Amino acid sequence: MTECFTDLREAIAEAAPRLLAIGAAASAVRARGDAWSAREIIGHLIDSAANNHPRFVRGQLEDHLDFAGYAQDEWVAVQQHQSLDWKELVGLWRLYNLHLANVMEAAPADVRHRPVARHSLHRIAWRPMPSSEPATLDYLMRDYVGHLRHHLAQIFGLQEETASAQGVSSCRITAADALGRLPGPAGERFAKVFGRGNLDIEIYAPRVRDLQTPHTRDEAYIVVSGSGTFVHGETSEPFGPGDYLFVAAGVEHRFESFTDDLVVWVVFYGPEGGERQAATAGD
Ligand code: NI
Repeated sequence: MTECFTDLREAIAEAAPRLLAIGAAASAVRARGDAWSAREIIGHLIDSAANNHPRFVRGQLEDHLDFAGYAQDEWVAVQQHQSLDWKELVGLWRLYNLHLANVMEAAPADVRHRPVARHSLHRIAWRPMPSSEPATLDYLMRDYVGHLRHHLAQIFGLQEETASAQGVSSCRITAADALGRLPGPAGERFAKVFGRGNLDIEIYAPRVRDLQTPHTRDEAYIVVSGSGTFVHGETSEPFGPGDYLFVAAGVEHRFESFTDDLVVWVVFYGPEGGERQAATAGD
């Protein structure tokens, strides 16, 4: 299993340049209602670092992991991250977490893995554990990195959402980036990565079986990798990397006997019922 400090350093290295690329203006956008902006999420992660730093040290010096929590929403509310400099916030987040990775690595393995009966991880952990079970400092450290990755994914998902909502003038999304969003929260093998007007772009990587049912809009596929049989209407034919496939709204279709590296871009566009429907409906 990857050590928690290695995992943390990897998360920092991946995220720091992507965070800076968001830019100052977009980092302050609140996607909806009272949701946090990227700036506020990074502020929250700095709070998390500051609160966990003493836990990681005291957890080695004391014979318990019974720590107080902190009111995370109130902490964000009082600090006015919206008015702070994005680059400096990201810089502080990065350096503080690199320091915490060093703190984690400096903790001897036997201390990190020592079972501790008295703890408050049922209240303060991101993924709580029962108070009746012994906890370890290593669990708390891993939980910290899991929480950090959760909020980073939230920021990058938010950027994609706001990019589509506000209308970007141009962008590039790699298949690898899109695949990074799979599986979805409920195990989904597809994810929407771009939307503008009535155009929706998804990445789809079915495994074992393709369980899709006919769609209410016209749909095009571009095969990134993998091959198999494309069944559409009465037709069944082979497909492979680079192929373009199209099915009108309402037409039965699915991928069969496909290789386990199948990845396709999915393009939904046009009106409900498809273009043909719209053309014949008239007005
Ligand atoms: Ni949080």
